[in-house]
Amino acid sequence: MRTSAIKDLKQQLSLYFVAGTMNCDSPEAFERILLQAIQGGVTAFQFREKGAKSLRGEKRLEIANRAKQICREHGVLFIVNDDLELMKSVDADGLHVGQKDGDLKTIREATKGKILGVSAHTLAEAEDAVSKGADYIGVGPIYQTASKEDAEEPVGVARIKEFLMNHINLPLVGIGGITIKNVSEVILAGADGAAVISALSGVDSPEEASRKMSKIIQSAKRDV
Ligand code: 3NM
Repeated sequence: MRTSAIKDLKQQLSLYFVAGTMNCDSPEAFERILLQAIQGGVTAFQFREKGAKSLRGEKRLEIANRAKQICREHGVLFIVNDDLELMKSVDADGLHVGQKDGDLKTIREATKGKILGVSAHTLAEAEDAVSKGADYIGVGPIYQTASKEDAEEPVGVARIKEFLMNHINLPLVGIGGITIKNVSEVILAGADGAAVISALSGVDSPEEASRKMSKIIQSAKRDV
């Protein structure tokens, strides 16, 4: 990626909402929450329809298309989690994969021209993602999270600093247990953005939460 594209992506990943219908009471609630979160200031969205209660088949495709539509209408990046076929079917902006989601080289080839995000918990994983052509890295879990069953042990913001000290120059997004209370710490440690599930999907007003979080992120970015 060109330097200017990396800079743009760093800004576009500032407040990265991650969710699927399982994180909401219903598919209708999912759409409402996504729209409200976007109105509050979300800059990127990851469709993560995963786990026992996730939608499959036609319904999955339908809701992914609607989510993409909402994102497109508001200029929000639309990324699909770990489902290459779905990413292609809805013509998403990119794909996000974890360490167990397949061979990164093959995935990179299959996502040419799209944004590829990779979750990394250790420096070795981050270096591997860089060498295989990832466009951004998700670092986590920063704090304890209840939203991912197989989450690793929290790595803290020290992991973000470690990546930066070791010249990982790709956009870095912290994930895992990030809330309005601790998000500034994540940005001040050097992350370009914060990715959240429950901080926006599990609150009374996703719009208000998103507005507050977005303000904190932008202000912390000015202080880095
Ligand atoms: N990935 P919440 S932690 C989807 O460490 C996900 O890679 C993680 O949810 C990782 O904001 C996580 O509710 C869950 O803690 C994030």
